[in-house]
Amino acid sequence: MNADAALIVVDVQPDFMPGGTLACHEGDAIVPGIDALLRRRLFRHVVATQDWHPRGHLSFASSHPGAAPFGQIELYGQPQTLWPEHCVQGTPGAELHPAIDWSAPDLILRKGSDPLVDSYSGFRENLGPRGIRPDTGLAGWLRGRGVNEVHVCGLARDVCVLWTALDAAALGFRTHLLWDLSRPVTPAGDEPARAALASGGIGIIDSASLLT
Ligand code: VGL
Ligand code: ZN
Repeated sequence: MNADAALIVVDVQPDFMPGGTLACHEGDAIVPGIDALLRRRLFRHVVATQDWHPRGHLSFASSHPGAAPFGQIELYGQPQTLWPEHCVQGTPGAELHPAIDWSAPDLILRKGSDPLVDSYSGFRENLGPRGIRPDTGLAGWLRGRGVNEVHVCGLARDVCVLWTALDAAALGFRTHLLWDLSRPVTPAGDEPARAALASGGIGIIDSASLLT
């Protein structure tokens, strides 16, 4: 068991699966591997994030009359993609994926519940109306437990996984992305994601390397 490293499982929820409202490409392919990894109990600390939006969230295209899903607007001076309605609090699509045994995570962190602010990273919300990215407390939670290294997996590789990994590295955690246990919303987003990860000093690895 690696006490200095934590596993962060990002947004593995039915709405991000094929057939869900904001499907990731092959999102369901990672479910058995994440379940198997969690059952191995390789990490003392496991964090699961859960996208958790109120109805009418400002990131939903439906909250902007005339706007289409996957369109872009400017919000608080930053580009904001408008998403299909997804992960609405209390709906089946927002649950942690039912085919995974979630008994290992010692922290389940819900994000995106401010109706006016989107939240991709597990560490900090997106820029909001007060001109700051509010802290979720995750970095302090990890540091307080002696964690200095994180492995990030889940969905979506080009959105919440990417932002979580970039923030982790920027906050000083040795950071790895488990490529085989993540999938993108947009496959074309993989190349820019790789480049951003490389410039953030984040290692791209396969989960098999954790098992040796
Ligand atoms: C996500 C878009 C909107 C994600 C969440 O989990 O990657 N993407 N909300
Ligand atoms: Zn969301």
